[in-house]
Amino acid sequence: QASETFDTDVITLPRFLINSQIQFNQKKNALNHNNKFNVVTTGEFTLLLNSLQFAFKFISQTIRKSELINLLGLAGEGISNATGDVQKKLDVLGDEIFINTMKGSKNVKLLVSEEQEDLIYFQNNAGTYVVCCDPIDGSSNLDAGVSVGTIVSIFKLKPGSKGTLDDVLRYGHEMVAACYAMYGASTHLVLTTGSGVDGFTLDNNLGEFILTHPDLKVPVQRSIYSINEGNSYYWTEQITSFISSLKDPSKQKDNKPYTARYVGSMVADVHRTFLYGGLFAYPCDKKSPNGKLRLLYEAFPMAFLMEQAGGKAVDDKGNRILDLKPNSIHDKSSIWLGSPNEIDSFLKHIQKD
Ligand code: AHM
Ligand code: MG
Repeated sequence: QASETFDTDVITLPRFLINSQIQFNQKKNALNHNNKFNVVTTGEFTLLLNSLQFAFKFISQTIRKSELINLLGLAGEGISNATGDVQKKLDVLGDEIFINTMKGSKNVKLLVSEEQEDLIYFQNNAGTYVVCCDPIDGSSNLDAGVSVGTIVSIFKLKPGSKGTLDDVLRYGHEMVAACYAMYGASTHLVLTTGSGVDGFTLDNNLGEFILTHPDLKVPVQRSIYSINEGNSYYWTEQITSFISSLKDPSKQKDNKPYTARYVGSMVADVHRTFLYGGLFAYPCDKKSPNGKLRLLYEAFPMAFLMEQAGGKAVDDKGNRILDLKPNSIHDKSSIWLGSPNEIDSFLKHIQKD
């Protein structure tokens, strides 16, 4: 039978979302003992996710086309294309794609983008969602064709709010969803809405994200560390001694040192950590006293996903990332995330377990 080798019953992202919505409504109604009313979600979130996946596909295609455009000499500062438009750098294009998609989705009231200094308020959108994003994370890797990604956190406006800065400067644990897209050998989408993590892979021919990694769990232990060791001169003694301990065979149960892996794109380093396990860190150092990665659209969404996959995410002091709160939209934090075993070793080292 052909269908034994050819899957004709694939779960696309829209199908997955519709199923999740039905399950959510059933659960809510089961809890509604009095049965006085039927709880039904409005589908607003499903529509928002639909817009997000469009942005991911659009950015993915733009990145994949960009190398060829570069080869033809059409890209670069001051160089015009056939119609006379100046080719824009991918960072700018990614940002524009993201902003326009969110604006068009109508469900988004507030948007924070890494590329925009100020909070964006969509006057004409009646929606109740707050989206924070890094449209193209790891862009220093773009010219070498190395994996980059888009990272997104999603909050709801506070009850009764029409959309202010207060709706954005929130604790990480107030997020309602988080996801990232990774533009690598394939385009992946990894999503949480607070009940586990699911991974999808873009089928370019169908133009759909297909569920390939249902209920993704991070391995409990793996001897891999991922950190920019070029910064070690600026680290504190505590961090230097912890990373040294990972390299000391006599300190490991199997007498083998940890393996170092560092792409330099957070999305790629964290994606590997989800699948293989280990730890990823970007600590504070003398050069970056507040760390490098931004809370709202880098640390928060990755921490939410990591916890939902069974892992942990803390800062240099051992505080849970999701219990932090930014004071301004581009605030940074140190971060250590990954397999529970590896993060527990770090917490033990700094005596926070
Ligand atoms: P970006 O948002 O400007 O691309 O910077 C964030 C990136 C992360 O993807 C990555 O983890 C980190 O910066 C790498 O920094 P470094 O080059 O200092 O190791
Ligand atoms: Mg970034």
